[in-house]
Amino acid sequence: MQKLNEIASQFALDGSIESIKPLGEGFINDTFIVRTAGDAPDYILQRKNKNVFPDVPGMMQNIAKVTGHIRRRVEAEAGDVLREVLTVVPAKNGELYYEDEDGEYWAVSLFIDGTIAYDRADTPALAFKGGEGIGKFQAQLADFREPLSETIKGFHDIRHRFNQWDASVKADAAGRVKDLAEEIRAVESRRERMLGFKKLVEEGVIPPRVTHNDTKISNILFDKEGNVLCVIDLDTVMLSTSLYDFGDAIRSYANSGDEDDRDLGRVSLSMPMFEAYTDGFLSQRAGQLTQSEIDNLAFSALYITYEQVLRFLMDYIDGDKYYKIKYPEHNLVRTCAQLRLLESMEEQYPAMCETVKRLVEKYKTV
Ligand code: GN1
Ligand code: MG
Repeated sequence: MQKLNEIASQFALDGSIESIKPLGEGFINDTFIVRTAGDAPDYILQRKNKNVFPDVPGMMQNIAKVTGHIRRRVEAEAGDVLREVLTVVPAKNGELYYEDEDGEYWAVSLFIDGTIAYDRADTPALAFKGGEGIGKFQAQLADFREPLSETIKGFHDIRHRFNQWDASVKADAAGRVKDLAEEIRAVESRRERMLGFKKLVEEGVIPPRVTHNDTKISNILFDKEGNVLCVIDLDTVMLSTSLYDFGDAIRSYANSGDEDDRDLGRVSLSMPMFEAYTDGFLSQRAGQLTQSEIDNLAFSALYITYEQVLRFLMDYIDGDKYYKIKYPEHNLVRTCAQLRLLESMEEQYPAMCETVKRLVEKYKTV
């Protein structure tokens, strides 16, 4: 606590610190809420995981650029700049981060109060709002042209992930490969299909765009009316494709179970939730997406869910080095739950494509 206090006071905070407490369930960073006295705002303090993010200063530059861009848009539309976009609070030395004596990186942003964050979407209405929110976020960044650093190399690049995967399976660092024949087969049997999708990105058929890259529902803040206020956890904002954000959101919003459900009977792709999210997303994006993006929208959900299967399983094989876990088999449980979700998407893929088509038509005529 004393140490956290010292770290927080390296930042240009208003008001005196009253308490600092852990917040949320992030898999990567450590997050705290800093409460201050009186009317002064509260803050989010984060220890950025430098094993995951090798260039925290570059990452913080990205976040400052992107939030600056969105802030100008919100301002131009007379919106609330303190609530509709994340505000990065610099350190007193002028940097966007503070490096402590152990070489750990810390960053602060303004805490936005009166908001709701969800771990799961329970209603189609909420999924619609989520889709609308990410669609709006993408639209706000559509004219963003500044260079951004690649905060995690090859983040949604399945070709790069396969290189890591092949090395992990070969190294078998935790001696677990022998018990994973079925799961490994599930990854391998889909390799070519996923590379086929990646090729469309590599050849520019699917255009590059600046996007969020981690659009699970817990990274979105909603207001009391259920509208998306702003998108948080901007660590992975970088040049990517609009489809990865869509696919990752479907993986999260349209799962009828939990990401790490032990009860696979609960896990499936909910078509009403898929439809609602897609509807909200297209309400903001139908006019700007290219035909190739629309044609591949549904598949992006399979691609990102597959990538997540691979990443959870790879971390399990590596001996749980990347994701925070709550119990020893957690990454394997996550793998199985995401694999079940992928299978459910595969079963319903024709219906998913049909739904996208129908909704695109709807927004063509309005
Ligand atoms: C991680 O940081 P968090 O918990 O929002 C991960 C995502 C995964 C997600 C799975 C930087 O997100 O890519 O999809 O867990 N973030 C990073 O829930 O690897
Ligand atoms: Mg997060």
